[in-house]
Amino acid sequence: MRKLKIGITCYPSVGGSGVIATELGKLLAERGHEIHFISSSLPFRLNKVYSNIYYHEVEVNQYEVFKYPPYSLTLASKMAEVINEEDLDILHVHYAVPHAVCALLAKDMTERDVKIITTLHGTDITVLGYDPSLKEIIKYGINRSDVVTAVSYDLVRQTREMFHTDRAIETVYNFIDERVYQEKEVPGLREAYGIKEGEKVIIHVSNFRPVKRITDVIEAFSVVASQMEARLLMVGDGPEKNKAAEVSRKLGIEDKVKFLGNQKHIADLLSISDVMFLLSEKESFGLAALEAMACGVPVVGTAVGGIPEVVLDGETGFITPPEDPVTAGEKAVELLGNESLYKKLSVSSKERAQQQFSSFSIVEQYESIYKTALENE
Ligand code: GMT
Repeated sequence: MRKLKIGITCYPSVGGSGVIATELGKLLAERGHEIHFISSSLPFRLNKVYSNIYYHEVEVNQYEVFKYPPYSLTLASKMAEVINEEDLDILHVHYAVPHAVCALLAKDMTERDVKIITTLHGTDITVLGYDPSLKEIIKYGINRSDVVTAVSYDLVRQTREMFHTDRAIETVYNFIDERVYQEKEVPGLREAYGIKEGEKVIIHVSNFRPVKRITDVIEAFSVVASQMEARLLMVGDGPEKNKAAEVSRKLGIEDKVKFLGNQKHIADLLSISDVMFLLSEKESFGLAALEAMACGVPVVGTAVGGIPEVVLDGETGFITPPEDPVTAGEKAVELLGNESLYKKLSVSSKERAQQQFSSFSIVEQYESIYKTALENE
């Protein structure tokens, strides 16, 4: 395949969509393509120098006459500038709003035939899609993109249903960097957290938004802690943190629950963990679950969105009804109390992560999408 010039726009802060966009850019660069990140700050996973990755900062200024900073307009202008100056073949944006809409505006400004690829990650569909003031513009972003992809079959289904559209939407699953997400020896880490010999470790990783239902995570953990020596590592930060801490105090398990804040070395923390809880009420994919599986950590997750496409019930973890922390806790107890079952699920988790969500095959899928889009000129 000829080497392409690819622009990528994402929310660069901590979050699954930013992680996927950045990791994809890095892998495409390793395959010889020229990558141009266009975003408001340097994507946080861009942690080493690549001679063929460029960064174009979107500087949003505040003006007294405007009540709100004009992020979308500034982004569209920057995209147009990069399309023209770098002669982009592809502009791959993550999120329909505002990114796809900005890309369409930029394409119109340049009058060039750059192909707009939009990847839906969930929040713009499952949360913003219910907002009548945004519904039509999200639909516009989806319908006018050259190619639309979504990170799970369930997200494709929800998008079609919500926007009454039958336009083609391809499912391209998320992936992890296998070089980073693998089980490893981390000498002294369990001890550093005061985890005793034989104590089981449950982990939860998220942005602690209400959709993650982290108070359910605390309640599910209390079921585990009532039956065995166990610790809960709460990794991340966000609006529900204080409520969750309060619930752990009320349940009298605050000494067993550790809030670690945002962390960079998630694979190290997963390597000292036995089970992950992902008990969200909405989750288009659940990248955190895939990261856990890649490190051999089975997941107890809810039957929502794309989680059951990632975690296979009874094979790589358990799927439980949403808003039912007791069942989730009981499933974790069943798993942790049965050594052979645990071993089987842990091995299958690793295998599934490597086989179904390999970065190599996912990046190839995106490359083939780009190729087809360019051929349809
Ligand atoms: O989960 C979040 O709140 C963050 C959000 C994002 O935009 O990063 O995550 C969404 O995209 C991830 C990457 O595709 C998915 O793994 C998450 O499931 C999805 N979150 C939701 O659907 C709530």
